Amino acid sequence: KVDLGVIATWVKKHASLYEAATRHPFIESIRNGTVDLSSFRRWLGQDNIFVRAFVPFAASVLVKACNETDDSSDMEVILGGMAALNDELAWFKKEASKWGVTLSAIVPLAANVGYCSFLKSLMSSEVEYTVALTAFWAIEAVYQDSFAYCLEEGAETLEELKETCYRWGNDDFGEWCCTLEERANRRLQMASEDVRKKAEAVLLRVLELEVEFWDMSRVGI
Ligand code: HMH
Repeated sequence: KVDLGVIATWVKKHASLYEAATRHPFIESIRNGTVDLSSFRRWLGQDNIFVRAFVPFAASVLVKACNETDDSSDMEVILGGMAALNDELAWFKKEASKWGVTLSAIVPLAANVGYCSFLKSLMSSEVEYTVALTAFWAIEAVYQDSFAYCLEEGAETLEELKETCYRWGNDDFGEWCCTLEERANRRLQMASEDVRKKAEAVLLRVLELEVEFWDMSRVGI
């Protein structure tokens, strides 16, 4: 029997929630080519706001890594993720103009506000590094898994949506997520039972918030 890491064990244990987050009807509609483009525009505008809140969260994980771990590999992986976020912010501007979305005019919807305030709570110094690192993995992995699914063989994703799918669904990002998972597993393995419990609860909360975030795309249709 193969020895699963802590995270893979949790994903298996909570498979139905993980599936709800990564095979949401919005993602299925992108994959089968039936996506409602006004839903896509809504998601794009809301996600730009989310990513702007995600950058300081990522920075807080980086600070914790520098303070709490002996091993500089964690810092390098997190910094790599932050470099990708820098490109992502520029990409949102370009993509928004392609779709006629005025980013400055967008007001965050309730699910987005809720998710951003959850990120803020995770930035507290009271939240252990291992817990924050697990959240970081979960947030990135949901997008990687969801959008890679839209690029699989047999997917009928519209040509004009492929660039979006590729942003998170590409293999390099997939490998980066695996590396992040390994770093998180290493910390989880040496963590106390209490910290492990907190990390599992945070993982579940992220998955729920991701489902609610995808649900937002359907407002009004
Ligand atoms: C809501 N979750 C959400 N937006 C994102 N851009 C990511 C995860 C991944 O960066």
